This record gives sequence, structure tokens and C-alpha cells, in this order.
Amino acid sequence: MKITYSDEHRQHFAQGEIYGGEFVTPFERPSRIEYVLRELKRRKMNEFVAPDKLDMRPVRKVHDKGFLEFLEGAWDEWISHGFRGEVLPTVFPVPGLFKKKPRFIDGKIGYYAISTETAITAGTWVAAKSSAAVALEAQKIVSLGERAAFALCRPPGHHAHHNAYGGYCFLNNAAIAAQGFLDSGATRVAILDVDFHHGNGTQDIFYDRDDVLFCSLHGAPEDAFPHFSGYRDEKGRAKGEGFNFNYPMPPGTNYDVWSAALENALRKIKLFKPDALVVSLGVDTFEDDPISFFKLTSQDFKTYGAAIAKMKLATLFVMEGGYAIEAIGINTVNVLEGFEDA
Ligand code: 7XA
Ligand code: ZN
Repeated sequence: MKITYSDEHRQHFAQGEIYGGEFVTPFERPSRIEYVLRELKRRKMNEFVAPDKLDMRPVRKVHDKGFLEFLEGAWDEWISHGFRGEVLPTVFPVPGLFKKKPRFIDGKIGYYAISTETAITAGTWVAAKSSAAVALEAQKIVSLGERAAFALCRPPGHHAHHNAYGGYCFLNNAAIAAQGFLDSGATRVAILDVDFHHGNGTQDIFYDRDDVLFCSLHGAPEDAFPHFSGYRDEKGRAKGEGFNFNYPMPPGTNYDVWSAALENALRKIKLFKPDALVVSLGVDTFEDDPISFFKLTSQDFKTYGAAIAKMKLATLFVMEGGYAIEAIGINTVNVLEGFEDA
């Protein structure tokens, strides 16, 4: 399987996030990708492809203009005020107070951010664009006839709404790729999100649409980030009603329970008859992940890779989360190998 990748991800290397009241090195860091690359090479999965310059057309179809302008200009605006640290939110609107976009940068950050762990740095916009380009390059490979491709995206994307960032995500790579499939002639695209966290951004982007089916398996929002979405009763809106399926699961969920949800989601996808499948591939469902609470083993990743392959769909894997750094390569490549060997 071809793997799309760009070194430019390294330009986003935030120094800090607030975790448990402490300022710590972000769990989402460049070395995550180095571990995946190392494991791919170790298993002789060597067909690397560098992306073309990002085509902004599908990006503009899934993200709001003002939001893109904010992301592009946030760092320069921040330092123009003499601020010396990274761009972090300090204020959020509560329900009923989401009225107008403020003029001052602090207010604008709160207007566009969903959470505090996601710092914007000098290189964030370049890295975010390269990540989207990596996803679109892999989409093109699949649209041109390959059975599957792996987009080794960083920063991740599935928490990015049409007009909001957070959860370490800026541009929604999976959504941009799904839009890319549609723009390349697909009629229907399914997105299967197997990251531990609810794909709130992807849900938001396609919530009113019937050309993209979204299925997400994740930690129940009562207990897990992003906390305010991912409930079972979120089924889509207007034309999109019936095209959104959430599978929230409690702490301690093991593969027996998780794979039953996967089978259910795969049945929905089969009924939808998509022309392509995008898998938001986060491996933070792993038993040793430091910020998650599912109990999947490394072998389980191989098993579900094979289950996805049995769908016999043109498939694009898009990297999302996973923070058990030593195991992230093994678990990610296990999914791809399980898929290829099936
Ligand atoms: O899939 N999303 C992630 O892996 C990032 C989750 C960020 C959680 C931050 C909680 N403070
Ligand atoms: Zn995650």
C-alpha cells in the first residue's frame, strides 16, 4: 500500500498543554510519526509518496472562510501584540453568549477553539496544510484505482469543525479527503472513525449531508473528550438525518464489545453502498494509551484491519490519534498489515 507523508509536520511542535492542572509537553508530538515511519520501514512498507501543494478547493468546501483566515493569521497577529508564548485560549463563550466574533486576538481564539490543549505555533499553519495535502494525495491515489492508501497525517484532523479547532486538530483531513473523493467523481463516501475520541469535527461537517455517512466508535462523552458530542441520539439533521451513527462505549471496553460495535458500523456502511471508505485511524484505543480508557491489544488492531478489508471497498486510512508512543507504530501498522493480509 502506498503511504503519503511530508516532513513538514515537524513545523508544528507545541511546547505545552494544560493537563491535570500542570503545563506539560503535549501528548501529540512529532515523535509519534517517527515511530510509525520506523515500523513501516521495518516491515518493508516502503512505498512513500510526497504530496503535491495543497489544493485548497476541497478545504474551502468543508471549512468556513473566516476560520481559515484565522488559522492562517493567528500566529502573526498574536506576536504583533508582543505575546511571547504559544497561542492558547483563555476565554470561551458559554451557551447564549456566542454572539459576535470579537476583534482582539484573545477573543477570536476563544471563538474558534473548542479546548485548551491545542496550541498554535509559528509553524502550525504550514504543518496543518501539509497534513491536509498528505490526505488529499492518498485520496488521489485511491481515486486513480489503488485498492487502498495510508495518509500519515500530522497534525490530526477529526476534531476540527467547519469553523473550530481543538483536540490537537486544525484542518479536518478525513473530511477534506472525503470531499476530495466526491470531487473526483464518487457519489457516496463513508467515514469510519475508529479513534478513541468522538470525531466531533467530522460529524459537524457532514451533519446535514446525505452524501457522506459518518460512523464513530469512541469513549462515551460522559467520561471522554470532547465531552459535548458523540451521543447515540445524534443521528444527523435535515437531509443528513440517518447518515450519522455514534457508538459511545464506557471505560474498560475490550475488543469483544468494541468489535461488536465495529460489526454494526460496517453493516451500516455496507447498506450505504459507498464508492470509497475513509478510515479515521486513531490507535488511542490501545490498552496502554495514557489519555484513553479502552483495552484493545496490539493483536486486536490486526484483527480489525482484516475486518475492514472484508468490506472490499476502496479504502483510505487517515492517521488520527494515539499516544502510547512506543506502541503507536506497531498498532498502526498492524491495522494496515491486517488489512493487506486479509
Ligand atoms: O482523537 N483525538 C485525540 O486523540 C486528542 C484528544 C485530546 C484530549 C485532550 C484532553 N485534555
Ligand atoms: Zn483520539
